[in-house]
Amino acid sequence: MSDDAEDDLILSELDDDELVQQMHDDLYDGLKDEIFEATNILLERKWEPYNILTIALVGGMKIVGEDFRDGILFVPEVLMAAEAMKTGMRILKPLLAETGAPTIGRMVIGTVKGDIHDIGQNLVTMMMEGAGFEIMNIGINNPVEKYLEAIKEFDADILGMSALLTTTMPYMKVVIDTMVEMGIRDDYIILVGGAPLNEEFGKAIGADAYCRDAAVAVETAKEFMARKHNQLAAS
Ligand code: B1M
Repeated sequence: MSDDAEDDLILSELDDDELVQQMHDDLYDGLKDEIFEATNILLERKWEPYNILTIALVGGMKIVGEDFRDGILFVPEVLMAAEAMKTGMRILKPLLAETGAPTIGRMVIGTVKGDIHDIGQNLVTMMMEGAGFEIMNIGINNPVEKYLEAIKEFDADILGMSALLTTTMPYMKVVIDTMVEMGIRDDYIILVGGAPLNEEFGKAIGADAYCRDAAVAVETAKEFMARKHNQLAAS
């Protein structure tokens, strides 16, 4: 499409499919204002916040990720796409948290040392809050001490760790091994996630479970919390 045609585009005149396609393009181009407007249009059209998140925003980031991998996009462009994605996530966050569910567990979540990717773990935070969990999100680049301090201070049931790089994912084992040495490993449910991980890796490092995505994280956390409550009730 020519620049003139882009300028003339009125997002609210597009049908749903065209608008989602346009959002993928706008994410790719890092256009925050357009993502802000389009997210609100989909909400006005009564789209579920979860569908906007997964279909329009996460769907768009998937394309960005593929082109980043293939050397078509570079770090500055991906950063702009990430910022545009966050603009949409900020609108959806309170809506996803609006379910009014009672607190069913407390989780500390953070990205491991050496890793600054935070979109995935922010998404997990939003979805978990929406499902009634209380979350302390300690951000990016966390050394083991930071995790230990946070789970203690927050009185967490669950520790969630995120890693997006093959070079940083082994750090999850450092955290778990330290907890084992301190004799506190079994006091917490440990869930891990991030694009390069898999179930086998989760088992190998001694986590309770690997979560493929935010929805799986919510379901897994609920299952483990139910088990914990049942064990407490039986003891
Ligand atoms: Co980065 N990056 N990046 N990057 N980046 C990847 C991860 C990469 C796969 C791109 C590629 O080559 N295709 C590649 C890693 C390759 C590898 O390790 N084998 C890569 C690289 C190489 C790098 C740099 C080294 C690039 C460079 O500098 N040369 C550098 C490293 C910086 C560092 O961390 N030290 C870097 C930098 C960046 C940006 C800063 C530009 C930016 C991050 C911005 C930000 O996060 N604020 C960025 C981005 C955006 C990406 C991609 C394109 C997208 C990641 C993302 O946000 N996905 C990514 C490509 C990709 O993953 N396909 C890539 C969307 C998000 C919703 O998905 O994070 O997977 P995800 O989270 C999911 C699940 O994994 C799961 O639930 C989430 C929601 O469904 N999940 C959890 C995640 N964490 C969880 C925790 C849980 C549970 C579930 O706990 C309970």
